[in-house]
Parts: sequence; structure tokens; C-alpha cells
Amino acid sequence: MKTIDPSLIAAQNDKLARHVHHDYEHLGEQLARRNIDIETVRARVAAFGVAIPSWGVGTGGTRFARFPGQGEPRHVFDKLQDCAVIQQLGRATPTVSLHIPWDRCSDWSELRQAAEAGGLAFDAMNSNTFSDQPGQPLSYKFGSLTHVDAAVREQAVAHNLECIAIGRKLGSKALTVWIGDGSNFPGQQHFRRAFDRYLDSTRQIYAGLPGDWRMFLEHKICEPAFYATVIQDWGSSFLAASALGPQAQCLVDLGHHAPNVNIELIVARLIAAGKLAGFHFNDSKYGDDDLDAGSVSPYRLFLVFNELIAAEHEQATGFDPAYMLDQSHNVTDPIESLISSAAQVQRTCAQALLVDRAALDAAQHANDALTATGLLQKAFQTDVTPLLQRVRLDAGGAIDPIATYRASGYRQRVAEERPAVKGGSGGIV
Ligand code: PSV
Ligand code: MN
Repeated sequence: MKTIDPSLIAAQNDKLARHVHHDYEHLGEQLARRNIDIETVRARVAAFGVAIPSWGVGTGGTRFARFPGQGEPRHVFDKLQDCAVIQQLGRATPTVSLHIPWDRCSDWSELRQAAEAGGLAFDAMNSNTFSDQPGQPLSYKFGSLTHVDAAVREQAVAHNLECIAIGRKLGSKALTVWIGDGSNFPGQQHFRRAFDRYLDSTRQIYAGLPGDWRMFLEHKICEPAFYATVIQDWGSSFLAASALGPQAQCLVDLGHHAPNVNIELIVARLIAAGKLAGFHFNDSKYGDDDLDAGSVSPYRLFLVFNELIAAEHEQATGFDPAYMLDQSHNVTDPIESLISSAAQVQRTCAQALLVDRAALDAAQHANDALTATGLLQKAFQTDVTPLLQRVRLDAGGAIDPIATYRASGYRQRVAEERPAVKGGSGGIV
């Protein structure tokens, strides 16, 4: 697999390594004064990983247009190669989440080998019953797992079971189910019956889950159903996951909520119920904008991580969230966006590890709101850049991954090998 020449990474790192060691030492001293051991934080951050969505390495596009970039991946092997570059430089993305049928290929063992060669493994499998594929017998125009026609539901169930079968070949351990089913007009759909049909269909998928797999139910407030969506919020998702059983959990995509919804509170509720599957990280200003994680509201991301690290600290039962990115890159090179977004998520994890949990407990018990919130801000405002740089350097990545990526000329090189394809494979809608 043609990735970046390691000697280029080493040469780029050589220019910066001295400063990184100095800055790291300085940060360590500052944290020691706060009774925080930087080595402990570093070990935890080094173990943190967030999955790359295979569909994220292509230019996403909006409902209006897609403006493909140079060297767009042509198929899943190209996508894996791009993911390998992201991991090689950033060292925060050891896994890839595939979307079927966008990532269909003729030889899954070859794909698994390619992933291994690129230092990657497979995270959750994603099914797609929100769009019709060429040659598909029945249409999902009016829904899939909740369709009024049992034959359409059967087709959608079979597709999900096939995703599990593919995932087993690849070493995946989870299936993420997001459906666009819902209605665009009041009265169009019988709400309770549609939800019952969802339960009936997902029960059949759940029955096909291997014992060591999980099923992630992803909710979304709207789009493509703009009046009512069947699994529109964490409440519906939670009801369904509870009805299905312990292997079903609720996946939180940060963009899938109404503006200003308190997502960290939802996260806390799901943790308490042992039903937090994990995340699709991204950011937004207005809706499901799929902007780069932490690019608009980094403090909101921090507050989510504050709940996650608190749960880890308190050893909450059944707490084992899966972390994935889910973004649409329209104006950036997707590889650059994914490297920097993963680093942003990793940064936020590091910041949340700096919260003085004992002091926060004490402030909460004393009803000292200002001290409590100040403790969160102190952690959030700590510049952990040297720590992230050290983690990358120690793992063989690039101290400055974006600069190294640009210096490598990777994009120009793949542009020569990958002729421009009009339209290209599926992006995010
Ligand atoms: C839906 O908007 C979503 O967030 C789901 O995760 C899909 O699988 C993904 O985007 C890709 O379109
Ligand atoms: Mn998503």
C-alpha cells in the first residue's frame, strides 16, 4: 500500500522534536503543580482511537451539489489507502467504519489484508436502506425497516443481515443501523404502527447478531423525513434498544439533534442506563451540518467528553463507547479534515482527563456553582498540544501531520493514479 515515505515523516519530525520535548516538559511541570501526572494522561490519550468513516475520505457534498476534489478514491481499496495515510500521520484513527453497499468488493479477505497492511482494523459496519441501489428490486422511497409493505421490510432486514455477514469476515464487532424512515406530511404515517414495524424488523436483525457483537441504533431528528422520523430522538432509540436486548445500544451523532439540545445530558442518561453505544463526531451550527468535529463548538464537545471521562473514572457499568467520526468535507481535502478532526477529538479527551474530579465533587456537594464550572473551564483551557505531539511522535506519526501531509505530495500523486470520476461514490447527504 503506497502511503507516506517514513523518512519524510522522520525528517519533518527532526525539525520540531527538540521543541516538542521542551514544551512537553514544561506542560508536565504545570500539570504537576495541579497534582496531575502527565505520563498517566499521555498513556490514556495514546490508547484513545476514533474510527474513520470510509465515506468521509471522499468529498461529501450537500443536497445541492458535490464538487469532487483531486484524486478522489475510486473504490474501497483507495479509501483504505487514504485511511492508512490518516492513521500513519495522525495515529489517532486505528479503525475504519465501512458503509455497505458503498464499500462492496469482490474479495473481503483481500480487503482485510489490505487493512492490516495499512495498520488498520474495522470498526462498526453501516447498513444503507436510506437510498436505492442500482438493480435493487424494491424501493425505499417510502421507508425500509418500517415500510408498510412486508416485502420491503424483508429486503431491508436481509441487507442488514448481509452487513453482519460481511463484518464477520472483516473482524468487525458492531452494526450501526440508521434509517431515514418517516413522513413528510402530518397524517402520512401511523406513528405507533411504524415504530412497531421498526421493532419487528430490528428484532430479526438482532436475532442474527453474533454473541460478541453490538447493534448501534442511530437516531436523527429529521432529514430525509422532514415532518416526523421514526427514530428521531434518543427516547425512541432508547425504547427500541431496551426492547431489543442488551446487545442493542444507542448511538449519538452530534449533528442529529435540534440546535441547543443539551447533548451531554443525553449522554449522561444513556451511560446511566448502560445504553450508550458510542458516537458519530462532527460539529454543526444549524442542523446536521456535518462540519468538522470541534470546529464550531469545541466547548460542547468538551462537555460531552467530561461525561465520558467521568463515567470512566467512576467505572460506570457496561461503559464501552465506540468512537467514530461522521463528517462531510466539502471545501477541504478530506484527508486533512479527518486528521485534524481526529486530533481535535483526541485533544478534547485529553482536556477532559485534566478535570479535577475530587474538587468537582466537593464543589457540587457544596453547591458552589462558580467553582464547579471554573474547574471545567480550567481543564478546557489547558493547551495540551505538546502532549498530543508527543503521543504522535512516540507512535511513529508526524508531529505536524498536516504540514507533513502537504510536504508529501500524496494528493497530487494519487490524482495521477485516480482519474477524475464524475459524481463518484456516495457522499453524505
Ligand atoms: C445520517 O445522516 C448519517 O449520520 C448516518 O450515520 C449515515 O450512515 C451517515 O450519515 C452517512 O450518510
Ligand atoms: Mn451518523
